[in-house]
Amino acid sequence: MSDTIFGKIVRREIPADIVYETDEVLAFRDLNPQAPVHVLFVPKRPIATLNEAGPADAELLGKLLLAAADYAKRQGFEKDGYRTVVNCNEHGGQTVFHLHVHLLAGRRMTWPPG
Ligand code: D5M
Repeated sequence: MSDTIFGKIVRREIPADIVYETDEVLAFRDLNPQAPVHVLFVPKRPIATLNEAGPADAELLGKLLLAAADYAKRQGFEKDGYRTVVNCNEHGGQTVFHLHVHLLAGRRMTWPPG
């Protein structure tokens, strides 16, 4: 698997504004925020896209979502709500090929997304 900028962040080779960490998950602020709070949750063990995830990754994928929800609740967004997004490949708008969950919060989201 080819390395990405997120792998370098996980290995602390390049800086990031890290806001949350567990044994298997790292979360840091998006460089190009689309909401007042925009944090990316990445598995430390890289998976390129959702297409490459399999049954062996089910627990890790669950942990990513639970980490995003835990962080959102700790930040006070439980009641107002928030959005989680996983982009996949070109039509999904994926630009970094290390699977990640976007957490967007702090404003009312619109639907459908662009
Ligand atoms: O989302 C990839 C996201 O990653 C996009 O919102 C910009 C963000 N990004 C890119 N490089 C960095 C670094 N170095 N730190 C923090 N955030 C970064 P995608 O779903 O792949 O389009």
